[in-house]
Amino acid sequence: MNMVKRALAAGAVLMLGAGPAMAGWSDINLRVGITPLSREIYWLHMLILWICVVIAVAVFSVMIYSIVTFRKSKGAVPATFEHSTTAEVVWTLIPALILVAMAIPAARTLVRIDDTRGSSLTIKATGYQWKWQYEYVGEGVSFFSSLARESDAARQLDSGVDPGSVQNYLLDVDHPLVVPQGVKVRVLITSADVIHAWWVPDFAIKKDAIPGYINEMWFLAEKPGTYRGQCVELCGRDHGFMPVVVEVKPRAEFDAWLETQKAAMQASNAPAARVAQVRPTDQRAALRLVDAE
Ligand SMILES: [Cu+2]
Repeated sequence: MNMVKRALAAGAVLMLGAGPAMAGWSDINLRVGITPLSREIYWLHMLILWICVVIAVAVFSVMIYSIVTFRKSKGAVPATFEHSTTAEVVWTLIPALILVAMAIPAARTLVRIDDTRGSSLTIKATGYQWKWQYEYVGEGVSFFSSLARESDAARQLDSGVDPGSVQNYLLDVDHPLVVPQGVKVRVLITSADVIHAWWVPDFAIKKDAIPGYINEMWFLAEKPGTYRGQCVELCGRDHGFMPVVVEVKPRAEFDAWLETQKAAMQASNAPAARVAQVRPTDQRAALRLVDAE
């Protein structure tokens, strides 16, 4: 018994000692996030966790009590019965009822996750090896979002740069996705090469980007700020170097940003129009080549 007491005391000392070095409890747990879905998923997670805790405490209490109290050295005599229909019905029914009770809120949340109706903005996110492309559907705005230059320089072999000195190392991009605050945004996710996955922990949503398929998800960011995530599908050599960064801006600020982007897109498309005008000449040149053959 002394050994057990000593082991327990040592464990307690270790746990207390580790306390200050450990991250806060909120860092260990699933994060609450900043969308209605992320909050709902968090509460569902906590509900299931506490149900599991109650079950664990009940089962282990009975088990440990039985092992200690009815041990052979205390002269316990085993019972001789072999079968109890009542016990079997009870230990089948109770877990089944608990599972059904847990399935009801879980199913409700799952349905809500997939309900993309009523969104005000649609963004198409396409995964590439190894970057993301964002297209504001119907707005004529699209751009690529690649790993930020500082992270990219630090990640090179023998770069001489300490990754620890780079802010948001491997979690920063050149052009973040910008979305309005308080607006239901629908995201269409696909890929141009291999399977990627789009994930921002604060939005709670993670979806695969599969070539040839379009997956759907939605979020409604309630707090302005910058939220970071990563590609979460092993997608090749540079899988770790295609982060997701989302900037949530207040509505008016977002609208102004979108207008600027539209103007910039139109300006950059102008030279493309001039190139298009050259094309008939190219065609004639090509025809001449064909004739010459
Ligand atoms: Cu990827």
